[in-house]
Amino acid sequence: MLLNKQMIDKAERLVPSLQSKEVNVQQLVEVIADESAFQGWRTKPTMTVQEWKENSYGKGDSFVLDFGDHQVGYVKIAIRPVGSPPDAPLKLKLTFGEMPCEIAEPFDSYNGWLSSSWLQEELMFIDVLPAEIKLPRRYCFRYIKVEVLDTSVKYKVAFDHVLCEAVSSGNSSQITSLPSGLPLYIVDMDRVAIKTLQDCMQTVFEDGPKRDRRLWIGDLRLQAQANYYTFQNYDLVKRCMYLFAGMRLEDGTVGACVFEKPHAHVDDTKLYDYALFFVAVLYDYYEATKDMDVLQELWPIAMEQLNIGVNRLDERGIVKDDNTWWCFIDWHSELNKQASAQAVLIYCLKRGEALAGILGNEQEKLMISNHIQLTSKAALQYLWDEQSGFFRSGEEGQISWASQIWMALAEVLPSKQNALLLERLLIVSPKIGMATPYLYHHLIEALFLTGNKERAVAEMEAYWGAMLQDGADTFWELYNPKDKKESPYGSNLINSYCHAWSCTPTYFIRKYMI
Ligand code: RAM
Repeated sequence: MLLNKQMIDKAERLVPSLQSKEVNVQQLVEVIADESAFQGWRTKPTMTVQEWKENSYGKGDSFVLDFGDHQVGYVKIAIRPVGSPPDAPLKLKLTFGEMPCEIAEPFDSYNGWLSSSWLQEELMFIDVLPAEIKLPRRYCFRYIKVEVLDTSVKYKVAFDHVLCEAVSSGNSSQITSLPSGLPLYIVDMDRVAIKTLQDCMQTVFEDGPKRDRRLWIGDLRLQAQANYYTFQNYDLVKRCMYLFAGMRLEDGTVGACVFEKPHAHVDDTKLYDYALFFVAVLYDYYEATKDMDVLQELWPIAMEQLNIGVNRLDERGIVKDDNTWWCFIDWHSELNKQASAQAVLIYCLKRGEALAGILGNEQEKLMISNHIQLTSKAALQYLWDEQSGFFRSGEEGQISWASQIWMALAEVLPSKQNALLLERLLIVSPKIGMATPYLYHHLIEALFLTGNKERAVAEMEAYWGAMLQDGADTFWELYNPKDKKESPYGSNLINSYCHAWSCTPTYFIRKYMI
């Protein structure tokens, strides 16, 4: 790891203090099977909070608390004994769910390839009652299932309260209200997108407060863009950039993600596109803040990422498709990423060129311009297929949505043809499609970029609007309207239902629609 202590120290000085808010249970529900509901589950109210407080629970009883909205925070439970003095410990099991599926489907049934330890549950033994217990971990949920596994024949328990101290570094008072007259679904989408961003804003921009609870640069880029139009927490973006800059991998690459605890350290995951996005994050930050000091300090690292990116070009000027270095782009198992990687490189070179210009680094600017010319020309010569009107990727010349979207964002074709490329994409609809809101985001950004505002809004409505109709309190990591249980990890239980890269409707609404 290449450490720059000064930068890490700077990042650590920017740890934000979290805003907290106490949230109470809203109602008690049960989760019932319903084919017509999202993932086959819906909730049904069973009793009021008052009724629940008056009830007592013994061995084998259970209930589901509904907090009314998505929460990220610390839970406190106040329990008192009912009946004879408690002559045995109380044994409780808690299961936390962002979504009804986590409450209804037993975690034992999980057989995905990500660790099952992400599924949030607790087994608790309480020796002394009454008690107010503060649970040790930070949880992410709307629902909590409480199972009383055992009391004793002589006593039961009742609950005075279950509270959540919800935390975030996104301060709601910074959010300006939308102008009146917007369609209701847009107002709703904006609200849910902001809530998604807010719940992911902790001491870094986390990708998802349930999973992976860490800072990924691909997610950061989109969060930061949404943040500039909403919470405007510039210091949090700055902290995240300094974390990446201060802890590069051995070859100088910016790592794909970093952990904060027990001390800041970078993960050993290296992603071609994510490393390049360091340049794009810096560019967007500068555009939003005009913070010259940060630009000056971080520029050498941005330039280094461009050089590393360019080093992967083959003799034709095309990014090598050699699988030695993963490129993310989207969770799609059949996607060939060569054309998208080429486009991400061009996209970031263009932002680097602008930054070099702002800094007055003429030599670097010229170098970057030459690379832009070389890689764009190569893309047109070797990846563009005149006959189909699409960019092809990899040895087999795969035509995918991702390749066209990223090439459009990289503006490789002249502007009119760029718009036509997207129109063609929407009509032909190649088989290799989009898996995540992350790639949908880029489709919509590309549509706005090429002037097709109407279609951009329609696509946003069709996708995020459908999530809303399916009951999203916060927007999801994965959403396939045709297969609502889809997961790249082998189980919908482990999907994150409040995910950074899904928060961008608010960015689109506030940047392009008002
Ligand atoms: C997953 C997470 C994260 C993303 C990486 C590449 O683990 O969803 O958000 O950036 O993949």
